[in-house]
Amino acid sequence: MAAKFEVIKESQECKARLGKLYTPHGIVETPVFMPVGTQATVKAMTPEEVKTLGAQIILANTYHLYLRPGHELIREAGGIHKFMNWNGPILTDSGGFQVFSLGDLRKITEEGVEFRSYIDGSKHFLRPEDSIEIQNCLGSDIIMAFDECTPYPSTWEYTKESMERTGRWAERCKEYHEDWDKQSLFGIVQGGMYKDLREKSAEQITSLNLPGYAIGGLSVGEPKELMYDILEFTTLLLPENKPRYLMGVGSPDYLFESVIRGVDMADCVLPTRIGRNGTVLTSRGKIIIKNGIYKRDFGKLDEECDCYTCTHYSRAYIRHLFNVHEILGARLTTIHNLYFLLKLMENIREAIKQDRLLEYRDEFYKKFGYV
Ligand code: PRF
Ligand code: ZN
Repeated sequence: MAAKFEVIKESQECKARLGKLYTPHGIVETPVFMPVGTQATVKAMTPEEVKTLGAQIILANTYHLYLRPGHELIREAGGIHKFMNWNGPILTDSGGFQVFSLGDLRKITEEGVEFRSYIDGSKHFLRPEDSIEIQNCLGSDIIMAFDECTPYPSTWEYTKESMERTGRWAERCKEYHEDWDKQSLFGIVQGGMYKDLREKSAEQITSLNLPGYAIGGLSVGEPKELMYDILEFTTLLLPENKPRYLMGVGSPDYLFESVIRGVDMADCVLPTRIGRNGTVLTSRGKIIIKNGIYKRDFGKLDEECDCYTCTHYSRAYIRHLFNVHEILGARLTTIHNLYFLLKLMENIREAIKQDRLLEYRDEFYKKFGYV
């Protein structure tokens, strides 16, 4: 099996660890944050820029690329790496989550999910085998099992039914997938907010002996403390020698608390999405750049940042770009926000190395304004 994972160091103060994930397109140092490139592009960025910002691996979405331009076309182009000109590691999400969050009309059966395209309303049916087939055509380094992200809140009964079906789908994904040297298939633990169901799910998914495991169904609207509690409970059920991937998390506090609980990988649209609407992450908290208080602010977005945006442009200029709807504004905030989170993860890795992660977290929270 391809994606070899190596734990380099375990923290002396918490469950955090440093690791290396080996993929056909390069080595990823963990814990890692993965920028999202849903449509085979990290919105508004060239791949060269994404790399320069410090990204080691990016994520793309099966659901979107299946609908447009189609996985056959991407296979014809020579695979997703060549198609989009990103030579580093790529992880694709299975489409399960996107079908459920974007699809209006969707019907779940044992066989798969029927849904309507968000583009033209056409009817489609996606089975676990189809998701793997599509991801095989895309040629990403890490592919995800087809799952249902159980909505929050859900009853124990529905969550059990959904989790058990996700488990059977994972078996079918494993059965269908062939080239394990080229692509590593990760399983996804579900079970909602119920510890007994998380335990059953983790037991069943890890029994498949896959090269990595994700924690799904979290950060779906539940209270923060509940998310931390279920996350901590679930990571303890996962093997130490395999990467643990928390799906869809990217705010600074969630990243800190996840890493502290033993998470190795995370992804989120947060830095790119909020950047495009003018929200900027800084060491002193989030700022909304369109705000009038920045009209004559000729300082950097973040006084402590040395990204391309912060070394060349002022808050006043970027505010102006947003006010006149110039696309450079969105590019500059995206550059900064991605750099901010990728740098944060680099600092987190350094802090683990020095066994001062908890101290670094406390210092960061205080400045950022979380506490
Ligand atoms: N499953 C999949 N993708 C996801 C999730 C999930 O549960 C989440 C939940 N936060 C984000 N992305 N396949
Ligand atoms: Zn910056």
